Amino acid sequence: MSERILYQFPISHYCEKSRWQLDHKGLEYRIRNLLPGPHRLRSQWLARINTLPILRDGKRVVGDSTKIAYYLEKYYPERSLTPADADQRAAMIELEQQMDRYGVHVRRWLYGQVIDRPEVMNAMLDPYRLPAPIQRWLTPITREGTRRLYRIEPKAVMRSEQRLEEGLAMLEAQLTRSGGEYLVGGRLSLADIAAASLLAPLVAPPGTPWDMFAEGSLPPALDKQLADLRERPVGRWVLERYRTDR
Ligand SMILES: N[C@@H](CCC(=O)N[C@@H](CS)C(=O)NCC(=O)O)C(=O)O
Repeated sequence: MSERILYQFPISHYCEKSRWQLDHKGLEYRIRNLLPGPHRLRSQWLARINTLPILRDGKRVVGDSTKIAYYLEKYYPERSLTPADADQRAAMIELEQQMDRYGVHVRRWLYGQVIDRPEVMNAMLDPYRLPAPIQRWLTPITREGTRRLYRIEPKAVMRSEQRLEEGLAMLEAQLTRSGGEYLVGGRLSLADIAAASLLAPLVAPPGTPWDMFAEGSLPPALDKQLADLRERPVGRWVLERYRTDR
């Protein structure tokens, strides 16, 4: 078998989307964690983009989780995540794209609440097993880089909260229309994987990288906001998709 490698950040919800799809299809792959910041040297060299995930599949290289998704559907159609029906397929493509955009707001809103907490940079950097003094040195650099890159500033965070609410309401309406289990076509599709993985940081399914805060350690107002998210239909749906399909 030619080598398959997913270049990723462990904490990235876009990378989770690709991992989930690869796992669902039962495809073997190796993970290569790139360090945030210097990753751009490799990502530019591999795929001429700044972001991860990037998949190397033998000689082929595909960057961007959506392009990876359709690449995998095309070359590895077994355990398909694409509805056969044309209308359902169109609905799935539309939802997948929408979720891709909402993923940005999930990230900005959540970082806006927790970026200064030590658990966050630990979750980001611990997987690299760097010597402790190097990790201590990198922590504030990575935090400030993340803040700048994703525009974690009060006004933008507030706007992202509004966009996020729109996205959650849109998904809840779609789930009501579809019967509540899967978003389109009555079975797991790329739309479900995109929605569940890109929203996962909000509800922190057990065992995922976002399950990082000890119970009762967050400020009560934020704790309640996150508990409310987990309790609302779309929050329960994400947790259920993780329990059943991940
Ligand atoms: N639309 C892209 C978004 C990927 C993305 O935003 N990745 C982030 C991590 S969550 C990233 O690589 N950021 C680093 C950078 O922009 O330098 C995809 O679906 O792959």
